[in-house]
Amino acid sequence: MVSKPNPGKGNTTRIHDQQLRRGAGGELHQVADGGTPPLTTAQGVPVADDQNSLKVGGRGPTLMEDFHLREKLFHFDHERIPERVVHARGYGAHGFFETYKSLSDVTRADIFQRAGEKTPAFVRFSTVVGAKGSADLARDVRGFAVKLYTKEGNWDIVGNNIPVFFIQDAIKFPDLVHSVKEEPDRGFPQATAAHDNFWDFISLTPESMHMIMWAMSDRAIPRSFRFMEGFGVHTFRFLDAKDQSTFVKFIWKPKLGMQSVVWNEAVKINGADPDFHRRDLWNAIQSGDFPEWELCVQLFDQAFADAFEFDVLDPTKLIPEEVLPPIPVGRLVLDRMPDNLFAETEQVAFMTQNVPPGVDFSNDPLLQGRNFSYLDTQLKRLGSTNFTHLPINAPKCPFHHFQQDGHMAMRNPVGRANYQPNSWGAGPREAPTTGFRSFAADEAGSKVRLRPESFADHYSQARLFYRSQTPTEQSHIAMALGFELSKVQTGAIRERMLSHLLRIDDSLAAKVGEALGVARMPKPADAAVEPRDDLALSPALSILKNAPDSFAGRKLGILIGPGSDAGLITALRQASAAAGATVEIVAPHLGGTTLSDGSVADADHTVEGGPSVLFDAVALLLAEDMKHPAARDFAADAFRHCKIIAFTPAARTLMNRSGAEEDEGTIALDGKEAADAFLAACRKLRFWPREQRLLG
Ligand code: HDE
Repeated sequence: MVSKPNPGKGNTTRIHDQQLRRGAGGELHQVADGGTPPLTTAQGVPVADDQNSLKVGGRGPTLMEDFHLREKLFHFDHERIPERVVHARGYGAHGFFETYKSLSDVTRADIFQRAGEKTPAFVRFSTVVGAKGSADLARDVRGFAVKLYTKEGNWDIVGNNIPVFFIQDAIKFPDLVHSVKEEPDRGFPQATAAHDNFWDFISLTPESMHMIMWAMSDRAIPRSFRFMEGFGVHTFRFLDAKDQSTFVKFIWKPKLGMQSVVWNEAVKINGADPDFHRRDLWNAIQSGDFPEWELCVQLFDQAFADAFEFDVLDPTKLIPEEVLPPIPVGRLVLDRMPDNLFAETEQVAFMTQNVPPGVDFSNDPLLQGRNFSYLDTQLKRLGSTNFTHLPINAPKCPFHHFQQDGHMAMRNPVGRANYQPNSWGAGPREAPTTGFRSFAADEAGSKVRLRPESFADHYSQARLFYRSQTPTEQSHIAMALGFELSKVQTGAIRERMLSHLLRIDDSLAAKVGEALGVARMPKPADAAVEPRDDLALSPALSILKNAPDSFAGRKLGILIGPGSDAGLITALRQASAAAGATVEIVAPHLGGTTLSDGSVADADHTVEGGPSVLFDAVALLLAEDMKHPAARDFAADAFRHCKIIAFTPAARTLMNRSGAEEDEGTIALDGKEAADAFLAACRKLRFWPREQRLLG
């Protein structure tokens, strides 16, 4: 009901009608007399009218006196907090960590003392560069931050899905981030490294070359958070009961195996479903298909560190798994979505300095700098030193300290004693035997600003990474570099990058040079130290060499139309369920596609709204040709992206029109057995030989 002006009397009818009490669907809105709790102000005062502000007459000015209006707008005006300066776009979930066996021989951390011990966990995945509202499939590093609420305080492993980093010293972080974010004069591009500033900085920063190989690889366009590894990156220390130190690196390995999308697919996913990764995690957890990772540790002593060919304090280097096999020590299961994204995912504060007794830092200069930055940034973002009072950040173990007051303090010491030692016998005391103790490392030397010689080799591991990939993955790296550098307008920057690539691999440099149309290759970049001879290949670095041979956790898209074979749909559904995969139906209309047996099928997507980039494999289950151009794109993209495609005889016309030729990755569907054979073929995830053929 709309209020009508009543000029004669100078007042109007107040809107407070039944429609607002009971919605169109019959649902009850919060009204005091409806059995639901009354709406109140933040001060708890019941509100009688939440639809109309207090005015002088219906058409007159609004009164300052309206404390409800003022409070509502005031609160709304202040809803946004600063987004994270990096990793702004993120998505989190709750779960638990379960310890496999006691690690008491290397660490006294309580979390590792008892097999079967379960520790509550919260994980936030993120992209690094884009703003909070940017799209999920940007080519970017993914954050993999884990908060473990141990019985001895919170332990945050604030990692990435890539085991190395761009820079060797925290002092360069602001420059790195400035260079990759939008250029400050024009305010673009958003959520991409494909611009002059980033490649200018990178080409002037040879230590970034190893990371660049990773960032240009398919690791930077993961299919899902569930299909990526996580790394603590730095070398940390474990300390045992006698404070003896063992170096440790942390790796999370996904149970479902690794998988990525291809670049052309990523570009299209960003349009079709910018929330692709969030939706995937949400759907998996809500349907009870809980994602799981194994925590693995690489353990080594000082003698190993001294003998290893690179400095274990250098965050641009990794220790190949073939050299030091990771040991599984527990599993992480994500089984619950937050109740509220802001309260939990947005307000969670990860900090590298959050370590429990038994875990300690190394001198990695990046880690040392991070230990300052993460605490500092929470004050800016969350606005108070009391951010640890927020439920998502508060420890779940008992905690007692004398920190007090400050904005929004929700816990303060009670009683007279707010310091220690005190004579009142009150309050907590230090725990010298069980409390956190730092490793008593011998440190001596002059105060200098210096990069150690042992950090100087910037190319050998970049080359190791590239050479350890399959030819398919190598060509993806070359194409990614070709794409990114094609967006760089300054020729000198492109050339400088080529000079680095020549140090990494000649054939890679040649491919990128060709993509850029470079007539004459530059000289290889000067290297601070000669790169090592070829290092032993590390198959663990490749996604495809470690493919899971499973379709579990993946999604099949079935394109149907009028008369589609109902039995075959059922067979595909059953075979998918048996494989641990899910199915979504794509049809011309959401409701009402009549199938072969006269039944009417509902769809999850229309052809226009459900492009094949949303699926891991597709079945073209048509009984007659489908002329819609989106159907052609559906088949053409599935083919171009090397997906496994099943098709009925009637879908051949669509295949032909889409340029999808039959090959070992296409499977004719002519019965229930064919459905099973198709799902078996899907375990390969993609038919990669097609890509090389298409590229010529
Ligand atoms: Fe971060 N990083 N970082 N970083 N980082 C932040 O902290 C920083 C680095 C990582 O989901 C910020 O709370 C410095 C490496 C993740 O909330 C900030 C340096 C790795 C997240 C910050 C690095 C990371 C962050 C921004 C170089 C992988 C998201 C908001 C010395 C091992 C955590 C915040 C979340 C977030 C600083 C480098 C991972 C500003 C100074 C290396 C996963 O404090």
